[in-house]
Amino acid sequence: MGNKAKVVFVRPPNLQKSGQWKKQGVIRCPLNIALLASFIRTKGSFDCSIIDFEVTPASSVDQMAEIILQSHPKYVCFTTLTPRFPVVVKTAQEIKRRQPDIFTIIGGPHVTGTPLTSMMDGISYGIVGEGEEALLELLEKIENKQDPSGVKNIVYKDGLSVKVNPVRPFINNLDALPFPAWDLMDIKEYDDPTYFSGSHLAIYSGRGCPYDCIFCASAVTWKRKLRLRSVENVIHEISDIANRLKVRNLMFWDDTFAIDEQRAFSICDRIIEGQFDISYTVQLRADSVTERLADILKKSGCCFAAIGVESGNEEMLVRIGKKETKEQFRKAARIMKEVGLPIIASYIIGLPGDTQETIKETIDFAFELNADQSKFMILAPYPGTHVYDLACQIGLVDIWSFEQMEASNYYDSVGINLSKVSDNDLLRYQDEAYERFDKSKKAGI
Ligand code: B12
Ligand code: SF4
Repeated sequence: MGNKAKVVFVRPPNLQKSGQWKKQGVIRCPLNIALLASFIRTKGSFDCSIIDFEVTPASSVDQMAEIILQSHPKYVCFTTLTPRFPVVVKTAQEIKRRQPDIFTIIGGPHVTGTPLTSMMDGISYGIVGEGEEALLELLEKIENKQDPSGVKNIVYKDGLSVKVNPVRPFINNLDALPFPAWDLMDIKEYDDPTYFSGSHLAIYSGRGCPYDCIFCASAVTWKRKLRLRSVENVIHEISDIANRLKVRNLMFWDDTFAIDEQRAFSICDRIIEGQFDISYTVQLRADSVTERLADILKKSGCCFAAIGVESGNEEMLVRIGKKETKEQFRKAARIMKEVGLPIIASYIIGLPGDTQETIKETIDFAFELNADQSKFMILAPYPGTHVYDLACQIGLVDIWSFEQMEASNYYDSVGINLSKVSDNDLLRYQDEAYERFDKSKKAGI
């Protein structure tokens, strides 16, 4: 690797102590840092590696810092989601304490949603929005000993203040990006026994979603602008994963896979023609589900399609900007069942203004739809979302503590509560919903 500067990409550990995932042993691959590492090493001259603390054991921040420092990095780049932000900051501080000359860089949805508050002690730079080009430019400026303060998308400290630079245009041609650097991690580790047998990888066929649901953080990064890769390029990547890497399980992490119906048909057709023998999952909007779509998804290997239903109360669906009705969810579920395409439906408990009644309606509706898997999340108002603005307006996030961030994991704790029921009741409803489902599945209903 000669004199190339060493860049280490880090995914923080999953600190969840209980809840669905821990119970089921689900570990999913860190697509974003695999993409970033690939871009940085291909387009620049850097020696990249990845440390994923979801699979690399470490029991403390000290130990994480120790492991990161063992690879002698000059740059340590963390991806940040809100519940993991505290552990990222503490690890960055420990790294800086031991080796102050290392550059610690943070990017991802948390920093993008709240750049000003993210530049804590121990953090050298933040990057908001799409990361590839901004990170490369920042690293190259530092390597060339130039002033990086003009680099678009960066967040940096200037004396006592924090500056957030304007963002650059999104990458126009996603086909031009290199495929993820899966060679930098042990892909055997990525297991999800709830969907697949054997390891899996992830892919995206496009970035962004044009909708504007009030709880969703997609628009924070992607600004409701939809960009799609060409079918050819997506199929090329699938072929690479199936034939070269010999991984047969794939998750499409597009926000809404069938947003362009014709293109979704083409991808499925080409998967069938290519005989890749893959099983894959997608995320769909219910209003995109037609007989033809469900049928071709199933025929091309789709083993689960996830649909965000969110609420069983019609007025709430309007209030959260879902732009779908209960009838559309019923119709989608009926079509998918007829075709035999398994459904994962997800619901949010604790939406703004949710009452005991509306939560019960949601759980009852989940029963009515009777998806193959139903997930009940507690609302977490992530930075930059409309529900976050609401939480700010009513004074709930003046200073968002590390404890609140960690609790905003939507599985087993309540961070900031915008509903009309208590934290304990939200958790109780969530438990009851899962118990009711477990019982009915056992009873074969
Ligand atoms: C797939 C997915 C997952 C996967 C994988 C997550 C992962 N990154 O490892 C799974 C199912 C495991 C998951 C889990 C969680 N997720 Co999730 N997930 C998604 C989803 C649907 C797509 C993410 C994705 O891969 N997109 C494609 C890549 C290319 O985009 P990206 O990740 O945003 O990365 C780009 C930029 O953000 C930036 N960037 C990202 N990291 C970095 C780092 C550096 C250094 C730089 C410079 C740039 C940079 O550059 C990247 C390329 O341009 C998004 C929804 C969405 N639309 O974003 C939610 C989303 C990211 N998830 C979210 C959350 C909260 C979680 C959980 C924290 C929930 C929990 N229970 O605790 C967990 C955390 C698990 C973990 N250890 O990371 C939130 C994040 C909001 C927030 N402020 O934190 C989102 C936005 C959904 C939402 N609620 O709106 N998630
Ligand atoms: S919840 Fe789904 S449809 Fe709504 S904005 Fe987010 S990604 Fe788009």
